Amino acid sequence: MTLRPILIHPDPRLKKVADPIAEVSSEIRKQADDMIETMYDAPGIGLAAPQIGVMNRLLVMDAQRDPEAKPNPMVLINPEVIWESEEKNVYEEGCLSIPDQFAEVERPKMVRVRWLDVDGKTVEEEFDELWATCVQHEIDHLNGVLFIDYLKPLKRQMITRKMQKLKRERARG
Ligand code: K1U
Ligand code: ZN
Repeated sequence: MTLRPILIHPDPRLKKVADPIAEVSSEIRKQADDMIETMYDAPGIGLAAPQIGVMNRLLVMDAQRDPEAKPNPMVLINPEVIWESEEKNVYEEGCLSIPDQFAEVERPKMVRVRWLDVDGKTVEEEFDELWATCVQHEIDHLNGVLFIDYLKPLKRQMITRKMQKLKRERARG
């Protein structure tokens, strides 16, 4: 497995709509393995392919809160939200592409999602609480949407400027 570098906002690839995966090949399974390793290493509870510069519709997540629990990563290929609850939930979100910035975002509390697993089989599941927030955050990445897009323009601009500064500093080494 290979750790893949995570893109930092602003980057045009984080604003693009990713392409559906036509076939769940061994190359796609290798991409999923690399993304799982990269997510745990970050550490994060989710990661979407555009965050590593791969413009396809694959995400991984493990939003288990119990640090004692065995890792149980999920791989979702071509995920679609097929139902969302009217009830909302507010969660303080972070993003591996926007390090050290957090803000409250309101989203549906529960969602039902359909996707293909690594064997190419169709799966459907309902997610609640942090899992629901995480899967919606990751599907947003596949559609070129970041959690800061839900914030007021001034706050979004402030975070973007901080990230531009961070990228300049990292480039200087
Ligand atoms: O997509 C990403 O950038 C990953 C992101 C997912 C996410 C976090 C919070 C709410 C919604 C979606 C992260 O994983 S940020 C890091 C993080 O939340 C975390 C890291 C270590 C332990 C626990 C949480
Ligand atoms: Zn993110």
